[in-house]
Amino acid sequence: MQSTASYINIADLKASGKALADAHDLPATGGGCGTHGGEGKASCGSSGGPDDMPQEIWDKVKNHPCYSEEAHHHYARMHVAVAPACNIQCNYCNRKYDCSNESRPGVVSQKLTPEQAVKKVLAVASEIPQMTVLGIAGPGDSLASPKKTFETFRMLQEQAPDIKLCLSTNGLALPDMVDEICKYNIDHVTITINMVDPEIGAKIYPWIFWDHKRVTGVEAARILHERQMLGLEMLTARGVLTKINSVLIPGVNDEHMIEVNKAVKARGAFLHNIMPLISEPEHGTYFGLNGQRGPTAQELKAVQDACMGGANLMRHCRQCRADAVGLLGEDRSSEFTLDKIEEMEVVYDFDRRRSYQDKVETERQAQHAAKLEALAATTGSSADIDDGMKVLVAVATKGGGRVNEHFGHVTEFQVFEVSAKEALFVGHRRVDQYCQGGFGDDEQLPSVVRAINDCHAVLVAKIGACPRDELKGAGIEPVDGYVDEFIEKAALSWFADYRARIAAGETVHIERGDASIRQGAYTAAA
Ligand code: CLF
Ligand code: SF4
Repeated sequence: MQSTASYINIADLKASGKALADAHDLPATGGGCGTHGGEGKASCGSSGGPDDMPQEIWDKVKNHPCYSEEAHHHYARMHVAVAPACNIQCNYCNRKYDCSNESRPGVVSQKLTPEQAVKKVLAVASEIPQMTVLGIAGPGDSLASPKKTFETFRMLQEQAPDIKLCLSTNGLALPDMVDEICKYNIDHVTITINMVDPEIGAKIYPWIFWDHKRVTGVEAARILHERQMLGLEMLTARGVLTKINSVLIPGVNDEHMIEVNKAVKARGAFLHNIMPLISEPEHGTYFGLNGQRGPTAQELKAVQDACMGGANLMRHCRQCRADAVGLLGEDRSSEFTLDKIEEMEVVYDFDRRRSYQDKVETERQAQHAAKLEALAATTGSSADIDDGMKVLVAVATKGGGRVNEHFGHVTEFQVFEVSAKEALFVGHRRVDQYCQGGFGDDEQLPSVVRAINDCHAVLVAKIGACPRDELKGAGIEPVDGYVDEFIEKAALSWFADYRARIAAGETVHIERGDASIRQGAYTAAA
């Protein structure tokens, strides 16, 4: 049975966020995070741009969809499932399924040999020229099968030198592999670090396989912790960009996450990605079978907010599968199964890929500039009545940074936190599509409402009468007056209007409740 106990005290976490900022000697209002950049945009975490970091770092992140929030709207990644083995056991993992560090449990991968993997990468690269990153993220641990992992990277470095290489690991074997990682120019490494206190670690890891034997309990967690910290320090010293993934497990490591954030920042981590635990009994994991629940949307956000001011945060992770292909938030892996690849005529045309990516980059820059211009032209700022009020708004978008999707077509809302000063992207919420080709599936509506229940408004291009009423009934304002506008501008304009209505006594501001995070795998496109 699912536990419904609430473990996380959101107010306490907000307070400790200040403590964290103090500990880093940074302003409590943001410092490294949550502040304005030179152009009035959020300058933190994966939202950073060229003005926020040295050129050599920007060159590494600008077209990596996980390391740059903006890039993920334009560039794709793919994973090849060449690493089946694992050297530890996590209580949120069932080895029958993909690695939970970088994928969702419940979706079985087609395991590949290095040769098959390279063939697949070349096929995807020729079909999807904006695919810029190849990651190895399981289905086990990429460094527990080092031969297969590095053989794949070696061949790719030779045959597709323009593709960035990325790997994800639990960190146990990492210190021994740093030379190999650097040898193949693997510029991006993700380490899953869920604790820096072995007592907490013992609740997450029942055992590790270390020095030819199985080690259990606190001793196992201590060894894992030491290896993770050492590996992170070694990568930082060699100039490899590191991202830390942490699985947020309510009641186990939620309040501890601030310590994790501090520890990884001190060791040079570039990004910290705090992800919700995925846990259902049908996954067959220890946590799933024992009623350990994942966090709610507000619990996750509270922990992320409390960590602002520490290591930069990533908030656009989609917890993808170990064989995912495409933009984050979509999965085209079913188009590239081994039998389909056999039938494809694969031409790896470096020049074509480069000219396509040049076009993507030009479009991205134009879009970025247009957005800044639109924001600068936003008049009637309500900054003069800034009393610190912040609300969440959900946005229906199909890309281009604009409000341009019908409510019924949404499978994922973007969520922005809006204040008088700024509209900040804080995450996404997956939902089941309401519109089923000509008619609305009204049974889906309550689950859509639950997914955005902490939002005050939802900005859409169009919405039908039935969902409009359902949202209004739940206290969420459906807004279709900003069609095709840039999201941030639309959100700020709506907020100014909302404030004006409150001031005129037409609207009463009521705090919203919590929202649920939808569990389950992205299914591949048909
Ligand atoms: Fe893959 Fe991970 Fe590299 Fe990205 S995913 S190995 S860093 S290329 Fe990205 Fe997927 Fe989140 Fe991972 S959205 S699960 S953070
Ligand atoms: Fe599963 Fe990955 Fe943990 Fe290994 S490291 S037990 S494959 S989640």
